[in-house]
Amino acid sequence: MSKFKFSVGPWNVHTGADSYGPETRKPVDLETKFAKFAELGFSAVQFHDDDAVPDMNNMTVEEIKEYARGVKKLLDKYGLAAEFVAPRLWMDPHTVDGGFMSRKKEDRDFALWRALRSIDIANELGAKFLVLWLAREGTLCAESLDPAWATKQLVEAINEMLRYDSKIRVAIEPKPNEPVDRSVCGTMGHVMAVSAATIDPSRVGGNLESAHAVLAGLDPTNEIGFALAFDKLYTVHLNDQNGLKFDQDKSFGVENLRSAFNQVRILSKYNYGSKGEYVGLDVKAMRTTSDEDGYEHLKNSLAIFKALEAKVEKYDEEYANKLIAQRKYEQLEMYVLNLLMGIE
Ligand code: 3MF
Ligand code: MG
Repeated sequence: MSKFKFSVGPWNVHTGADSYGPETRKPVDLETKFAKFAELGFSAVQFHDDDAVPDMNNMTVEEIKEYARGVKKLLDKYGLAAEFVAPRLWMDPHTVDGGFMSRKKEDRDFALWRALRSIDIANELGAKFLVLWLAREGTLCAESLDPAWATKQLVEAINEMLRYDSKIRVAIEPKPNEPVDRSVCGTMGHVMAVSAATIDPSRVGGNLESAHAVLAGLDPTNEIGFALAFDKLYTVHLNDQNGLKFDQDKSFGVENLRSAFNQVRILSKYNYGSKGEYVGLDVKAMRTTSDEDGYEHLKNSLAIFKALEAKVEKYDEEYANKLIAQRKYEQLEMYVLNLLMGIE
């Protein structure tokens, strides 16, 4: 039995289409995904605003809320909670060159409208916070955006969200690149600084994705620890990534088991989850995966996380601390590797 509760997004079951080729699996409807998530042992679903309300751009605020109430009923049917809502600000003609940081006021207004509607949807679904993955908030051409101005735009947009709803919290999901070349808010350090600059830092935190940290050349566990130190780790997107290339969203632990172990260990050590936080998975099936195996990556990620939880339980802190006191790091490293290899 895991001491954690797990969450997942509908986008984590997808058709396998990528930039170079079409779909390899059939689309799956939302209710089928919910049923399967519940069956696999997930407790909550993460949403993009338009995962919940697909045609929201053409709907009134009341229509959006009404539609979201229907989705809430569907969640209830499967005993699932809603964890967060994330405005999808990278698909629309208005956000071709960014949303909150677009040079056009009209586009910035659109981005804010989607963020405020995301708050409305979150309230209907019972989700407590928004996630901002700042997909196109950066540059393809280095000289095209002033990073100081852009950062201030982000702070001001978040302030508007905080003003709109006195309870809502905002978690920025930092990523250093892709689809942009250089992003404006690329690491957990950036997120903490942006949080501190808002009108209510106590309601602005982060969502650390393992793969995004690796893409920034950073260690996911240290990024998690950094946010935990400020009590600002609102959620995590656990997955894996083989070095510096396109964002792979591989199953948790399949590339770097030791790093995965350390991520589970720090979450466990600091009682992550005790304030209702979920362990979110942001994993993608390989393009080669068949329809019938379309949930294997989720099953595997859960199984690996839970197996590592058992390893964390076994980890002898006292022995490790003794080795640390003597600076016997060669021995400590071998102790960890033996634990992971099952060598007693
Ligand atoms: C991109 C991501 C995104 C976000 C999601 C929620 C599609 O690298 O990780 O997944 O997590 O949009 O904000
Ligand atoms: Mg993510």
